Amino acid sequence: MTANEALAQLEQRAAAELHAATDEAALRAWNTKFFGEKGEMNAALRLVSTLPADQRKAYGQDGNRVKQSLLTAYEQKLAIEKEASLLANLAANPLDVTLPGRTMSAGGIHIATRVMREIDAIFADMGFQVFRSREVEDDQTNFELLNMPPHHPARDMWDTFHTKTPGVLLRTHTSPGQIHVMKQFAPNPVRAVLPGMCYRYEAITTRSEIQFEQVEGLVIGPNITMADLKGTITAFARRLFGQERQIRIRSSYFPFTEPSIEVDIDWPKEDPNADRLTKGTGWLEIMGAGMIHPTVLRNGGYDPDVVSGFAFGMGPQRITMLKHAIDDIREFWKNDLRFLGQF
Ligand code: FA5
Repeated sequence: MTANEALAQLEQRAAAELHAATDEAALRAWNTKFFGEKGEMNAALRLVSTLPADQRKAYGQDGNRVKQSLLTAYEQKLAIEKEASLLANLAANPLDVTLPGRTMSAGGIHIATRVMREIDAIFADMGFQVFRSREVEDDQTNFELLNMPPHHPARDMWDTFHTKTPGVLLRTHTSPGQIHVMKQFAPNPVRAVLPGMCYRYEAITTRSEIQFEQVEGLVIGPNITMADLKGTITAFARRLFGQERQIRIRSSYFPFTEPSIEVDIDWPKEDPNADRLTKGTGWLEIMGAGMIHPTVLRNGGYDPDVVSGFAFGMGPQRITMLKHAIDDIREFWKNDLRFLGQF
């Protein structure tokens, strides 16, 4: 048999086997068998170098034609086979392209931080500066300069975490911040709020934590009166809780203010939680406040005969609980995403 006859036979056999291959795996096996490194077709093409010179050209041309026509047929059949197997796969495993995708959950601002920023922004709009002051305080600033000398009975209002260093404690309220601000600004007028963490050695309940935030505020200047305090607090409460809110002032006692008051806001009767939150009174306490005691003004470097001032202190966690009907203060620091994700 001549080389040309052998090539013709190889072409026939390869075409027949290609015809018989009915899936992708069989097609690829066919390709390896004839066109792989040791493939029969490649071997047949290599024969050209062993032929007499006058036959080489014709054999080479024929060989290339056979190669091209077989490879074209192979590519076409492979493409058809791939398409068919994709369709079969889709039919067997239906894909619902209308299903919603998986949402990526993005982080968010903690509700305590959000409310704190909201409160700061309201006071900033009213011309207050926002200050931070230290959480580890000395006894003098947390108590004495706020008109509570050692053994003053009012100290019992704030159960205190003391450190091992005598006279150093975790601040029980943000009021010592008043002293820092006064010392920085006296004798000039000042309007400032001081947000921050406080600590009390108390039993933890649904309404009380050992660590919680407060926002302190103080305004000092000539002729500051109780009317200014009332106006400021009313404007604040209306911004935070709605334009319809009324405030109510009750007399109270704090050693660093005189007179001292506690401030309530009226709670919407249509709120289903109103009775529980206000214990049936319709009023809800949001802060302690008062006119700054002359002794405290003096301790801060002001002359109480020249200036007067008011101060207030509120608990943003309690306020947030009201705003969002949260019934347990412990939720704030638990970091339970089911709680935090609701805001
Ligand atoms: C004070 O701490 C005073 N320094 C407030 C003040 C400032 C009065 C300036 C006058 C002038 P009181 O102990 O009531 O007051 O606390 C103020 C607010 O902090 C409370 O109304 C409450 O909202 C919040 N608070 C107090 N204790 C806790 C606690 N254990 N957990 C969560 N919030 C608390």
